[in-house]
Formats: sequence, structure tokens, C-alpha cells
Amino acid sequence: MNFSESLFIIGSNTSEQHPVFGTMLRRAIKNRGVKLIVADPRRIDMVDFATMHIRQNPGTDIALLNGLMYIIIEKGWEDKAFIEERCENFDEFKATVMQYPPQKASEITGVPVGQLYQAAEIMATTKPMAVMWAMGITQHIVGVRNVMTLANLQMLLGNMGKPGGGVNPLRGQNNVQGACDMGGLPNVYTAYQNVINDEARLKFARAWGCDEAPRTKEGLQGTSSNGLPSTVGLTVTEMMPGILTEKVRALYIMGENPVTSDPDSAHIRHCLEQIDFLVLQDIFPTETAEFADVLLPGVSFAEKTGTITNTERRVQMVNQAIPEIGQARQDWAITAGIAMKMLEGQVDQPETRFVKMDAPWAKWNYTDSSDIMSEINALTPSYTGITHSRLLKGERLQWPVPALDHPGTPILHTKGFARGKGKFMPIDHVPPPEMPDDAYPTILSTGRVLYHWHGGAMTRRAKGLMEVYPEAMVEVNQDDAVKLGLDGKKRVRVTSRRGSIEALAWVTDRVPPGMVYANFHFPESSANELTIAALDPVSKIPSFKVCAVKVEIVE
Ligand SMILES: Nc1nc2c(c(=O)[nH]1)N[C@H]1C(S)=C(S)[C@@H](COP(=O)(O)OP(=O)(O)OC[C@H]3O[C@@H](n4cnc5c(=O)[nH]c(N)nc54)[C@H](O)[C@@H]3O)O[C@H]1N2
Ligand SMILES: Nc1nc2c(c(=O)[nH]1)N[C@H]1C(S)=C(S)[C@@H](COP(=O)(O)OP(=O)(O)OC[C@H]3O[C@@H](n4cnc5c(=O)[nH]c(N)nc54)[C@H](O)[C@@H]3O)O[C@H]1N2
Ligand SMILES: [Mo]
Repeated sequence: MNFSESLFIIGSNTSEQHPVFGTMLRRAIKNRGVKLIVADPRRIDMVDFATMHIRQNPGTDIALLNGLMYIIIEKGWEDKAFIEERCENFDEFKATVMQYPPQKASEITGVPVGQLYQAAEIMATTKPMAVMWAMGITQHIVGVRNVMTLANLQMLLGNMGKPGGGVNPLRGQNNVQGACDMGGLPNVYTAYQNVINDEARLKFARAWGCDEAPRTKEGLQGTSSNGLPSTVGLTVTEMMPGILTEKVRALYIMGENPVTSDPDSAHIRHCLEQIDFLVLQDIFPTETAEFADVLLPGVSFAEKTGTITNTERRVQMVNQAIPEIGQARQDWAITAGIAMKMLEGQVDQPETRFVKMDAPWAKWNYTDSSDIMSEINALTPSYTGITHSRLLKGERLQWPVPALDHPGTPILHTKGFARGKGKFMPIDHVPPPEMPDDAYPTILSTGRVLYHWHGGAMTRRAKGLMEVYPEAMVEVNQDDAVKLGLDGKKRVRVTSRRGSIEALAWVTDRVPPGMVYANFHFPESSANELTIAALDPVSKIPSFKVCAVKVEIVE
């Protein structure tokens, strides 16, 4: 069997946020009769195509999944051979799952017991099942634990390493996968080579002409070592508060608009007011630009050549379609230009030299993005065989591609997991950091709509989109609308402990009673004025999907 027989979409508004893929899923459902289970507190459009909709309370996914796994084990539906041969730690995991009998799972999640049995049966009898998720799973203080729980489910059912199965996080930005692959994270170089691994660090130090001895914490505070750091850096959500403690004195932001996209905007503005030096490289002046000392005009996707890596690890080539507009320059060329200016400074003062110029990639003098690809090929094992020339010939390459004649790897974990055996993790439900109370009795969930993109820097400049969706709307359930006295479409004020916004109310059964849903596409009524900067302890992702608010009518 090469295709999914069932799909489990949990915390992904697939038809609005991944519309192309959403269409493919809808086709599979219509043409092949694939079964779909949607688990989402909101009645998203995919529900129209679903065999069943599980409507759990926000922030209760672990209890839901543990409850489903309890039933699967109770009924003997687990894949015993897969568990025996490919996995470990099953008994410890099972002991935790046994703490979630259906009745208890139902109390925490609000999902009727009968629905839990129905869903578990579909999962056990229509295999392989592919699990798909996005931010509804990750943007919680238990984001990492949520993902591990989904991996537990797929190991339990034996759906790992098989075509049509697997754990499938739908990546958000077009190249967020590629950015992570290229080391755009505080703890790794390219291909997830760890900064605390001496061997990996030495390889990069030699290639880039740095001292071979690592730069230690003390070194970061100013001793003489010019090696690469041996300590893990900060995530975005740690950098902002880091400004207030002077851990962070300057920021070079490329293609990000934290004033609208980070949680608790008032706090972000307060942090950025304190920063010593802020450089912003964007294609438009944004809300963040107001805090910048220097604006550097980069180029949009249409003006650049290079690769982007998608959710399937497929590396794809984009080619420059139009010349750079105005004074804008290639994003890589701006960064390389800054680096070269710094190197000029060190040539003038050889005693402070921190880079050995004979190292292969010390000079930053790339002529085009294929030069950068050569450096990637040399230093990144999974990208060794991914060259512009192969991609231009039309080869469809999914990493790892360990050699120039390697065809790529469409499916991972077919024979084993990266760590050997798949480890079942015992994981308990943890409630969200802020729950409704008398003062703030409603749950706020936040996210996107089909017609706009994040802070709206790009989409609010598109005339057609603004005709369809000109201002922020907050989804309010009909029952709540009646209680509030909302008559038809009127404006509401939504207030949290951190801020307040006014927006048009959309009275709808998309949200359950007791929950409102807001987006962050319009700065004047952005959900992030309200959100809480509580973070997952491992990934440091904010709790964008649950906080407490009160809703009032604006007369
Ligand atoms: N049009 C458009 N498309 C986009 C984007 C955009 O801005 N506009 N952004 C892109 C990016 S970067 C990303 S990351 C993706 C995001 O893609 P998604 O994650 O699909 O988008 P969100 O709007 O964040 O909604 C996530 C879903 O999670 C649900 N949800 C809320 N709380 C919970 C919960 O506690 N548990 C579960 N299981 N579900 C919950 C919401 O109801 C919603 O349906 O979209 C990408 N695509
Ligand atoms: N409340 C709430 N907040 C959220 C989320 C949520 O669900 N709820 N989701 C979070 C998620 S998943 C994400 S990914 C973030 C997104 O947050 P951001 O990344 O800050 O949002 P964007 O609007 O995509 O910002 C991208 C910026 O890059 C610029 N840009 C576009 N193309 C280029 C280019 O080629 N070069 C350069 N130099 N600049 C370019 C755009 O003009 C824009 O200003 O938001 C997060 N914030
Ligand atoms: Mo994202």
C-alpha cells in the first residue's frame, strides 16, 4: 500500500493556511474515499470533508491523544510487531497512558467518550494513517510534548517509516525548513550539527578561518579567543527580553516583523525602545522599522535566485524573474557586504585579526548564490549532492542527498530511527499558562485567515486582498453574541492583562462558546496586543493558542 488510507489533521487549518496541499487532501478524500479525522477546537473548513470532527478544549491535546491511545491499547489494536522490533520504553509509556481512561480524557478535553472510541477505531482499522499538524499543536507551553505525543501515537499504530503514514508537521513559511537546515537556530550549524560538538565546531572553524579553540562564555564577554562559540545561543523569544537585561545590545533583523508577530506587543515595543542598535533588512518599512537605526532594502522572492526547502525536505530552485527594484540588493549580498567591511577593518589592524584569510570561505566574496551552495555542499552532509546544476536539470531532490550521484531520500526512518530505536515518551497533560477566570472569562485563540499573511506587511499592500478582507475580524460564537447583546455584525473590544484591541465581530459557530479567535494581520487591532509571552521550556515557542480575555461591545 503506497497511499494514506486515513488522515488525522490536528491543529492545522489546512485549507486556509496550506491551500495547495489542502486541495490535494480534499481530492484524496473525494476520489479515493480516504477517511479524515479533524481534531480542532474550531470548526474549520476541512471539517466539511471529515468523517468526524473532534472538538477538544484548547490546550488539551495530550489528554485527548493519551485517551485515544488508552482505547487502542485496551482493545489490543496496537502494532505489537512494530513496537517489539522498532521501539523501546513501551512499558513506562503505557503506565502513563493508563492514567487517561476515556472518562478522564473526556472530562479534560470536553470530547464525548463515544467520539473517542469512534476515532480510535477509525485510526486502528484504516491504515496507514498520516498525521498532519501545524501551529495548533506547537504554539503551546507543551508544544514539544504535544509533538512527542503524536509520535507516540504513530509508533503505537506502526505508522512510522511507511509511505502514506508518518508524522507530518506542515511547515509555515516557504523556506522555514531550509532555514533550519542551514543552521538558523541557536544550537546547531547546518544539517543540525551541534555547536557543542567539538568535531562539528572544528570543521566550521577551519572552513571559516576562525581560531580552533572554542569561544567560551567568558570569551563572549571579551577575552581574546576568536573561535566559534561553544555555547548555545538565544532564540528569538529570548532575545527580546534579553535586551532589558543587556544580554542583547544590538539586533540585525532580516525579514521579520517582531512588533506585530511576537507575543505581547506592548512589551516588545518597550524592549526595542531600550536597544542600543537595531538594523532591519526588509522589503517594506514595517512597524518594527520605527525602532530601527538602519534600514537595509532587501529583495523579494521574485527578485532572487536560490533554493527553498519544503515540508517534504525537497529542495527547489527559484530563479530571479525581475531585476532588483530601486536601491534594493540581494539579501545575501547585503550580509556579505557588511561582513567584508568588517574584514577590511581587521586588515587595517592585524593585531585584532579574527579570521585567517586563507581559509576557503573566509572572504565572503561570493559572486552568486550558486557559490554559496558550493559552501553548503562542502559543510552540510545531507546537502552534499544538492547543486544548482542538478536542480536546474529538473532533478527532484529530497535530503539527505549524501553524494552527487545519490537520488535523494523521499522517506525517512524506513529501517530505523535516527537514534536507533523509537523511544516511547511518557507524557502527561499540563494545563495552559493562563486560563479563564472571573475577570477574563473567555479563551483567546489566535492565528491567520486565508487572505492575509502574518503582520500583513505584504498582503495589506495588495489591493485585491484588501477588497476581500479589509479589516480585522474576531470570531465570536452565536451563544456568546447573544449573551453580549451583539446584534448582527458590530465591533467588539477584546482585553487581556496585557492590552486591548477593537475589531469587527464575526458571529459564527466556527468557534465554540467561551472562545474567541483573533488574527494578527492588522497592526491597529492585532491579537498580539493581547497574547501572553509564556514559552515552551524546550522550543521557546509562545503560547499563541491560549490566553484569557474579556469581550465587550463597542457601542
Ligand atoms: N493565508 C496564510 N497562510 C499561511 C500563513 C499566513 O499568515 N496566511 N502563515 C504560514 C505560517 S508561517 C504558518 S506557521 C502556517 C500556520 O498554519 P496553521 O497552524 O494551520 O494556522 P493557524 O491559523 O495558526 O491555526 C492553527 C489551527 O489550530 C487550531 N487550534 C487552536 N488551538 C488549538 C489547540 O489547542 N489544539 C489543536 N489541536 N488545535 C488548535 C486553530 O483553530 C487552527 O485551525 O500557515 C502558513 N500559511
Ligand atoms: N498571535 C500570533 N502570533 C504569531 C503566530 C500566531 O499564530 N499567533 N504565528 C507565529 C508564526 S508561526 C510565525 S512564522 C510568525 C511570522 O512572523 P514574521 O516573520 O515577523 O511575519 P511576516 O509578516 O512573514 O514578516 C516577514 C517580513 O519579511 C519581509 N520580507 C518578505 N520577503 C522578504 C525577503 O525576501 N527578504 C527580506 N529581507 N524581507 C522579506 C516582509 O516584508 C515582512 O515584513 O508569526 C508568529 N506570530
Ligand atoms: Mo510560522
